[in-house]
Amino acid sequence: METIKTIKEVPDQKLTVGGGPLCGGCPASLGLKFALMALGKDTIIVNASGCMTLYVTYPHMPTKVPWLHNAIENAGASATGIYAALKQLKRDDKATILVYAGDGATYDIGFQSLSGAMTRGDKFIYVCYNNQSFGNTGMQRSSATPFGASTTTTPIGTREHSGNEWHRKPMVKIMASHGIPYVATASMGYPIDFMNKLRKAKENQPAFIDVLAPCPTGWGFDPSKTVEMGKLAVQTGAWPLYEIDHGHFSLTHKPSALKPIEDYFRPQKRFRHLDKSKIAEIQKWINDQWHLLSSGKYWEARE
Ligand SMILES: Cc1ncc(C[n+]2csc(CCOP(=O)(O)OP(=O)(O)O)c2C)c(N)n1
Ligand code: SF4
Ligand SMILES: [Mg+2]
Repeated sequence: METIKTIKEVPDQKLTVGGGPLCGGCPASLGLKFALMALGKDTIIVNASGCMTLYVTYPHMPTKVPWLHNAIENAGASATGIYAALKQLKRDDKATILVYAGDGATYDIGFQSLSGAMTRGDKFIYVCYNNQSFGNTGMQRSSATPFGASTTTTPIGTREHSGNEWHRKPMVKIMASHGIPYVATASMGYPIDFMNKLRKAKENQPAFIDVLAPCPTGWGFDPSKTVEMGKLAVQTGAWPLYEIDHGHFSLTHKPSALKPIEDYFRPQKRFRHLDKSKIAEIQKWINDQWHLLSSGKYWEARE
């Protein structure tokens, strides 16, 4: 499949329509639009409960492709079931199964069914739209929440000033360790990169893509800045873009120099409490990880 260079090359089959009930500037609905543009109409969506559950609530159906609602625990297992049914009907080459699930479902509550399906090598694409919190239930910390961020379960109070005190679960590495053909990160700030990765994933299943989904409501920034925030995350090294294609790691976007992490933190309320020394600590951590990644030492770096 040819690499997409501009958005004009992607036929817009209008598989999503406007007027959904999500917040203004929602990255999750934007990501779904990009995913369907890349994968086309013969796609079956499997969704774990989260913000996107509200997107498709009967009789409001803003997608023109099948959509399976799931509990938060079992999107991976449901994808396995659909794959088994398509195989039985000898139609597994006719449709792409796309799991579209949040980070809480992926990193935490649905992790077991995802890991099981990837261990079995069942053929589907799993996209985690990662807003770095349990968004739908009020922005609680998930294992994808970055170090230092304030959430409703890691709040800034009179005794606690640092926000989330843990680094993220290395989910992409964990998926890569399953030995599946294709694993990648992506960002709503780089839709062409995301769509090219989806197309690669389609040809190399099972595949896992962790797409950063900057959430204006949860992160506390202006809803017009979703894409800008997705770019800043990459340009500051907070969310590097890379892929692991049949075990081979490569960065897919390599800024000549990283922007200061403060450029990314400043517009977001969730980082506003961080003082200079904490920001310096995080900056050093990012620089160290970036040094490893840009030297190709993926397995030595922490996500
Ligand atoms: C076992 C279980 N625990 C809790 C819930 C409540 N719940 C519904 S949506 C949601 C948040 C999911 O977070 P995430 O997967 O990150 O998706 P987001 O809401 O951020 O889009 C939670 C905790 C649930 N449905 N099932
Ligand atoms: S909380 Fe964030 S991810 Fe959820 S609907 Fe609102 S903008 Fe979208
Ligand atoms: Mg989430």
